[in-house]
Amino acid sequence: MTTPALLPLSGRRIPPLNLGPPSFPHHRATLRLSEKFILLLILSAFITLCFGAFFFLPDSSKHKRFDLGLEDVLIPHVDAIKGAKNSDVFLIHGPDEHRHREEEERLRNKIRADHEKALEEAKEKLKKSREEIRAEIQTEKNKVAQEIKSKEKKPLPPVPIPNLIGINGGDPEDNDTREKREKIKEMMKHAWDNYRTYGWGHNELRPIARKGHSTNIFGSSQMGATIVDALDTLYIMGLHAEFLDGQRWVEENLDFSVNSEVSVFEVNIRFIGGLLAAYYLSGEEIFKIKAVQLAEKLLPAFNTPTGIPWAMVNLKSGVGRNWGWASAGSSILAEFGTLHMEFVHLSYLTGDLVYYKKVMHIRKLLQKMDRPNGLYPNYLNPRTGRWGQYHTSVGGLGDSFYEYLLKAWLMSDKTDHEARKMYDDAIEAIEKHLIKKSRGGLVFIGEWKNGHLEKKMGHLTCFAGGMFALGADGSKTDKAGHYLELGAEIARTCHESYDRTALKLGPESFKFDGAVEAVAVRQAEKYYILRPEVIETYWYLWRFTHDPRYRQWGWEAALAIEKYCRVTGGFSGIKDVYSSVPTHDDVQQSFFLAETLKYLYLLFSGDDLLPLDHWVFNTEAHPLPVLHLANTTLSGNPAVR
Ligand code: DMJ
Repeated sequence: MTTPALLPLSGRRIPPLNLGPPSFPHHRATLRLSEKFILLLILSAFITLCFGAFFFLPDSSKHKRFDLGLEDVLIPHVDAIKGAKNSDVFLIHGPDEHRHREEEERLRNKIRADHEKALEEAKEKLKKSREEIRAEIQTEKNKVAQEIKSKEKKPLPPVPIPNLIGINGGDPEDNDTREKREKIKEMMKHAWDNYRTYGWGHNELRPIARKGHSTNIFGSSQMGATIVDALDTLYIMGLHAEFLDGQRWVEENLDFSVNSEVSVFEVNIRFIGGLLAAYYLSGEEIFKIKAVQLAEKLLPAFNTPTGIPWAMVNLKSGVGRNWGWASAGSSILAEFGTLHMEFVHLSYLTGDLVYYKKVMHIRKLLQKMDRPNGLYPNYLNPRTGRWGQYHTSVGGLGDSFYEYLLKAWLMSDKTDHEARKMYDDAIEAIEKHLIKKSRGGLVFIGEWKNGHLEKKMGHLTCFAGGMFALGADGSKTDKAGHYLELGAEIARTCHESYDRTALKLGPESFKFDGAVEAVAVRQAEKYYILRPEVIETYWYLWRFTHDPRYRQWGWEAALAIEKYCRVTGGFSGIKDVYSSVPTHDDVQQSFFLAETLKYLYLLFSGDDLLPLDHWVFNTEAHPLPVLHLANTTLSGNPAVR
């Protein structure tokens, strides 16, 4: 079967955007006019004072002293005189005195005229009826609103769109693989359709209660996280009617002017990443516009003494803060260290370097810091610029920081050598201190806590198998073979963590302690919430080795998800993967559509779909094109798509 042909998306007209002015500009307009009156009155009083001073103070011009500070305020145009002298105090004598008297007279006349004009204007205003003043205020308001509207609609500067190779296709080479790919597409449709029916516009879906769901990472607003996260998966699967439905929702409803406190990291990887990927794939400007609008709202999070952003920011007020649970008020490495890809693309597309500068500042700051054993701790205080607790992890709290160092290099067409070096150095330290082999021969990545290695690996850490494989080419001293092998070992360990459960789905974290290997011990670690990391690693290993075991392992996982997580209203996470009777958590996570199903679909597609030398996937599996930055600049270029 062939992949359905692409719909002519880019030729379609987008309905006009609803960019009505937010409420604060009206307030600003009102203030403007009132301010004008107040300023006018103050100015009149001030001018009168000066005028009086000239006429009634004793004439000391024979030995007149100009204090330059005051002079700047009172007589701005004596700059020429000031420039003639080097000293900041000088005396005026002889012929200069005559010239000075003339100048003084001219100034007096000007002040008198200005004063009279200001008084006339004030009288005129005061003569007006309340209605007339109200009408003027309204006109002023409309003017400001109009200005804001036209600013928002202003097209972003054109830039050369990178080579968009392989945005469709990937037809599998045999029937069996094709059927598997079709099955994954059907699962995506089931997840999407149910969200469409029961959770539309909410952030996520509760597939059993059949209603919307959200968590604090998205704040208190319904921002349609599942829609934005799923767009590119729908697109590459050829689900174009669904994609257009999502696009329409984005055009008509996605609004960031909300009084809501969101996670900067989550909003960046899911929303900005999702919107940018949707833009590159479809060519629809609306996605780019929305991504930029959102990015502007995140910028106040960087207003900290160090420039390390807060974890959360209120989209309306711009007030930021950190998670209460984070060590000593710290920001989290995996959060402030996972902005680079999206922010570089934002600068590329807008020609505005502000985004690029923010992430480069973070990088420079990290480069300067001491690293215990060469490891980056997970916590950094944004006020003091000091590390919090010495806790290092390649899983939760640390993971995607390392991933983004590697991907910054790949995304720059391998020209960002600084990022590559930071990645190589970090991985070297990780290998030395955190990676071990269990008694049973399983290679695992532990966590460094207060001076000792905890032999525990998270489901999140399993992404590292794919990262090692992706970073193999270009590694220091030609260790490509070694890193590919390391990636394969991690994939094997993570597969074991799935295989050793009743449901063949992996737990949230698993231990390597004595007889216990790759198995969760505590009840609180036995859940599976539709996470993608293990399947992500299978896909990367498949792309680099074409070893059939990765497709086989991926298919095992797909079947287990289908059997135990699928419910009539969508897909749900599972509370205990060791119990043969699954208990559902009743949440269909947005990353299930963005990542898990996308990686499965790619696993059963040909390598020509989103080839890895042209696309780099952000940490939420949103593909962004490689930027050939050596041939262009981040501040835009006068070429068009
Ligand atoms: C996703 O949101 C991203 O992959 C992130 O980097 C961490 N994990 C979740 C899914 O498990």
